[in-house]
Amino acid sequence: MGPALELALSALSALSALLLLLLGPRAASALQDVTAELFRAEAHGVVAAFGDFNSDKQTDIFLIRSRKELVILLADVKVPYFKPNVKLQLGDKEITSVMPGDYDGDSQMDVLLTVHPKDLDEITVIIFWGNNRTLDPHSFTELNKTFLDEPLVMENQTCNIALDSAIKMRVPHSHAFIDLNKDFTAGKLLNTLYEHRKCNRQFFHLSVSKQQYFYFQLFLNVINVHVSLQQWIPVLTNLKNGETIWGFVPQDTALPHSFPITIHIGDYNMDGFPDALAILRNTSGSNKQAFLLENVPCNNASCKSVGRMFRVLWELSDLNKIKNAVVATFFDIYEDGILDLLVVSEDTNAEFSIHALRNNFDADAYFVKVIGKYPFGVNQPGPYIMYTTADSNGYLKNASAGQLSQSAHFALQLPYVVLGLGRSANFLDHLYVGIPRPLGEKSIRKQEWTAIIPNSQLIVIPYPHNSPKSWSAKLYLTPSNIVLLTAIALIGVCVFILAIIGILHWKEKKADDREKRQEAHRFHFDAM
Ligand SMILES: *[C@@H]1O[C@H](CO)[C@@H](O)[C@H](O)[C@H]1NC(C)=O
Ligand SMILES: *[C@@H]1O[C@H](CO)[C@@H](O)[C@H](O)[C@H]1NC(C)=O
Ligand SMILES: *[C@@H]1O[C@H](CO)[C@@H](O)[C@H](O)[C@H]1NC(C)=O
Ligand SMILES: *[C@@H]1O[C@H](CO)[C@@H](O)[C@H](O)[C@H]1NC(C)=O
Ligand SMILES: *[C@@H]1O[C@H](CO)[C@@H](O)[C@H](O)[C@H]1NC(C)=O
Ligand SMILES: *[C@@H]1O[C@H](CO)[C@@H](O)[C@H](O)[C@H]1NC(C)=O
Ligand SMILES: [Ca+2]
Ligand SMILES: [Ca+2]
Ligand SMILES: [Ca+2]
Ligand SMILES: [Ca+2]
Repeated sequence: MGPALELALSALSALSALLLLLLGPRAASALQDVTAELFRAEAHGVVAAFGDFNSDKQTDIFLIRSRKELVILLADVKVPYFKPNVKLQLGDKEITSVMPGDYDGDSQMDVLLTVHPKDLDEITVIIFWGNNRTLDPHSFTELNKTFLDEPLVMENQTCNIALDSAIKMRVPHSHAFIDLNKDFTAGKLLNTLYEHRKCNRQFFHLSVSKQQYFYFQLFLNVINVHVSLQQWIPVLTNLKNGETIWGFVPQDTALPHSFPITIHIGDYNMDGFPDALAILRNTSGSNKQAFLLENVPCNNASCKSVGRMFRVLWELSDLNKIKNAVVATFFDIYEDGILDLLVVSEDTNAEFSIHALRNNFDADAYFVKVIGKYPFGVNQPGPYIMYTTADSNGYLKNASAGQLSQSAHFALQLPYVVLGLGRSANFLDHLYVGIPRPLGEKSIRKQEWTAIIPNSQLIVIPYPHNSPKSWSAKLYLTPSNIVLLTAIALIGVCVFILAIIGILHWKEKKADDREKRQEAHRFHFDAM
């Protein structure tokens, strides 16, 4: 068995070298422009919403073109990865926002549009009904009512709070449908001037002054950092780069064409801390640019109480190249769980272009991607997702996020949640998913799953709603699944070694047999 073992060992070291080559940390280059590969000639318009319109598990992109046309780009597996499908024209009404969702409960994605009629200061709402995975331009419902501001879509779409113009609210609002007190029940966070109850739901209210508005947007999305509701904490203080002082884009409150949310949240480096994309303007010039804000440990007395702050990554050349950016958001190109960037810029003729930047920062961090939705369902607002696990040093850690908490004003939230896990490749000990419950109901609608493989995609079907015990979950491993690759490589090594051992064993046995035969022969010969 000597030569067999030696050979097996050298094979093992060769294979592990190959494995290291495959799995080792990739060079952290920056962003890569993949616009042409994704869109070809379709890279124009304003990215308005995301959702899986045709239920093929790939997220599609909803665009507004020339202010009056809705275009749905369906995700495809072949280049170009996004192809236009539905195109709807609305005559002389301007589309101000797009909110995909199932508004009649038939499991087909419908599309709610807020539109701005030519001669009005308010907006109206039109819902186009989805049928057979497409939209019929003649099958729509126009609400016979005008509104001061855009609606907030919630889990029970029969009741829509922001549509109630009897309550005095800030315009534009930044309402959210999210679990604030960790009871796995989304409450609505409204920046209203009055507190009230409606729709069988609990309300948290918060009045926000104009200058706090940006912090508020940010705050809603980083709620898992445990910030107290009573306190505002500066998390971004240094906006000076060289000679240029940058600032947030002043809010243009005039409907219909405003992009009030200039900050979007996503964990681009998967370290478990949400980062942000913001549009900043050169305070002494006119240029607007998108910047990535990295969530880093706090190094200033001002943010001591939260322990984290944002640091602007000024020198990302691919991002800096895009002049006059108006929207920048996270989107998972190639559905591999790594968040990439979409940026919309405006040229001098008020035409919008889309830029897709692939995120190559991935290095060796891990993630879990979770989608909470009803059977055959579509965009589902309200699910709340949390994990607890031990990090590589054995410390307990947790993170959480709400799915589709905001919908109005180009909130551009993704229909899924991607949680970064940092560098610990451990299984997730517990993953909890909760959905909103009616106010009267005592028991929390929440279920837990254990030992989730990192870098996987989990689709949770919280149905029937009132019986969490019967909820189901499907686990998909992403193509880039390092854990799977490791397992396959290890099994491959084992099979390879076994085969070598087997062959050598067989050879030795044959040699033995021959020897025995020869001996027998000799013996025979000697006996004669
Ligand atoms: C649905 O659309 C497909 C093509 O996209 C068509 O073949 C099929 O007949 C349609 N079904 C119904 C019920 O309209
Ligand atoms: C729309 O509302 C107006 C008054 O607000 C009313 O006169 C009209 O009948 C309504 N139309 C429909 C189709 O409900
Ligand atoms: C939505 O809310 C309405 C009124 O509160 C209620 O009658 C209806 O059953 C709810 N639908 C779902 C699906 O929860
Ligand atoms: C900001 O604007 C000023 C004035 O137009 C200009 O001199 C400066 O170069 C701009 N900074 C950047 C980074 O573009
Ligand atoms: C620390 O925060 C203060 C404002 O709270 C700011 O003026 C100062 O520039 C910050 N220092 C650094 C190093 O960011
Ligand atoms: C999550 O972690 C924080 C500290 O990291 C801890 O205070 C909190 O209790 C944890 N929450 C849960 C539900 O484990
Ligand atoms: Ca799709
Ligand atoms: Ca529907
Ligand atoms: Ca991060
Ligand atoms: Ca990606």
